[in-house]
Amino acid sequence: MENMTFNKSVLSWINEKIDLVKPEKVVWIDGSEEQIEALRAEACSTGEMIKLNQEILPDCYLHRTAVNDVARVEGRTFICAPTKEEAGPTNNWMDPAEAYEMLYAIAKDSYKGRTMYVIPYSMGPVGSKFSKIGIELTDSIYVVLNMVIMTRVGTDVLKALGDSEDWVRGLHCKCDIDEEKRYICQFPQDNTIISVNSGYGGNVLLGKKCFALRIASYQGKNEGWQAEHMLILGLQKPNGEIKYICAAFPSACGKTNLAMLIPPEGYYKNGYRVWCVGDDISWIRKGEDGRLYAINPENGFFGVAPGTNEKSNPNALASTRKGTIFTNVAHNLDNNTVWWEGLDKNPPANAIEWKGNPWNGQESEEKGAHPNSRFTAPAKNCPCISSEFENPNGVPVSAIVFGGRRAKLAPLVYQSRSWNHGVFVGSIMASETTAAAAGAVGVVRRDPMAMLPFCGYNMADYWQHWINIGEGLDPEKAPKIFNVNWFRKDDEGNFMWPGFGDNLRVLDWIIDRCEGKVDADETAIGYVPKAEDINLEGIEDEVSDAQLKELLSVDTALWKDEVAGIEEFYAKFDRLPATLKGELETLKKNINK
Ligand code: OXD
Ligand code: MN
Repeated sequence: MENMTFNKSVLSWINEKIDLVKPEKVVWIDGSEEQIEALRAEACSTGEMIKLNQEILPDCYLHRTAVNDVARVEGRTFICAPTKEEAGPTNNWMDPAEAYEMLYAIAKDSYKGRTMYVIPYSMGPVGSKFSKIGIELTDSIYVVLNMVIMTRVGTDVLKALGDSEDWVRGLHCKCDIDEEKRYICQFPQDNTIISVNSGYGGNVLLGKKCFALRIASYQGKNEGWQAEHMLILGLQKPNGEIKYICAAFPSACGKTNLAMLIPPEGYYKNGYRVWCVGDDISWIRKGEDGRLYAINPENGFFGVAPGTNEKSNPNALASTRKGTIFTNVAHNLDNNTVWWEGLDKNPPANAIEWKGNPWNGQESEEKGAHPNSRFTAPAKNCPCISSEFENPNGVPVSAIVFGGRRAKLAPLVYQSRSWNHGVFVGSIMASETTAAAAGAVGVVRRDPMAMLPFCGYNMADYWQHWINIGEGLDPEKAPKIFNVNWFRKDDEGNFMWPGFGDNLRVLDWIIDRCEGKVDADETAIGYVPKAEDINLEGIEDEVSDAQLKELLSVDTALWKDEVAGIEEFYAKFDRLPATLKGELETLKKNINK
């Protein structure tokens, strides 16, 4: 096949990699429907994918990964910066020269008898000043077909790149899916990613976490912008005005649900709407008017399937009804469709579970879908996709929201006193771990800005970058920064807040605060709503006034323990910005008042 570009940096890098992995042939992905369709057919003929019922789920497919390869592997993810200090205390680090040597030894000859697919892709609308280009080499059709959904792929991208050397190199080798030799390595200084021995999305769709967060966060630091693990939503008020919110939550905290929220009935009737710009990643930079603007660099949703249903997230479910690839869900043999826990109360009796064994969902104690099973769905399928989704200039950001699962500590919502206090609030984020990452589930861990596994350089320098960004903003124009906690529990262990669509009640308060329309109570940790300003109309049965007061309360004794936890966490960072140290001192003082 002919090369699709004359770009020398691209061709020489690919030739080097061809010499290394020795593919039988090389196929450039041009993004054409014919080529994609032929690849789908090929993947079905080898069993790599299963074509689903085309009447019920047109252009939808099912894929199963190896059973030892079902989630991101943070323990095997490395930032290969020149010094350990540059990667910082929260990242695994490997010396770049050693890493290349080790990875090349694993990758050597690994494409023998196989095809190398060359995927030129753009993160962000092709040609936007926000956007960045990558090229991923892979020996997996599944990766190609997922990248085609998740990013903008094809000839246009190479045209936009021209002769530039500013593109991210990505090499993926499936090898033998050997866990012991699985490595996901980022080389931020070289704009390079190498991923070996995995076929699971988060490890191998290199545009997503590896590029759009790890590499891009480093690029952003050097170029004066931000790559964040944040959804972007537009909240439309009854007067038709739309205000944009970026929000960061640790994995599987309901981020996709929030991004596609359906307003409670009363709100909907009054004209409230939520428009989804993105469900996972934001690239943010200052616009000519001095405000921050955000784009979603992705083109699809790589969402967690279990728990997604007509009630929890009808928009996500609708997004998966065509052109979607399902991974590690159950296969309903009766009608050749898919099923997962929490889809409905009717598990199929005649099915194949995610590992590939026969499964009777009516009787079996085992799960049909893996807890981290996924859908890869085109963003354009989403009924509430924002009309600004493709806007090359992004959307203006009014508010930044941080969140996490805290059973007792954090109130339903509070606002930081300033940008720098907001950076502090983001830096102390914490949550219970979930199935999205391999390892123990349910353990509380610090996850600053939800970037713990995704920051491509020293986290302390990343915080300083946040502070620097704030310094470049007129405080009047800077987004206001908030923290939310949908997961507060009462003493019996029940969730106190209904969540889902009702989270709009909190978003509404947030936007009112941004517009200076509503007052608040100043507490030790920041501004908390006055109970009467959170509208409970329609949920009075679920949330009593007393319960709301409890949800908004700040328990100083618990915050004293929290301060100790923050101090312990901060002690890891030699390069902790003085500003954050100061914010911690202020919190301590406020709490001991
Ligand atoms: C994800 C994540 O988005 O783990 O998959 O954060
Ligand atoms: Mn994510």
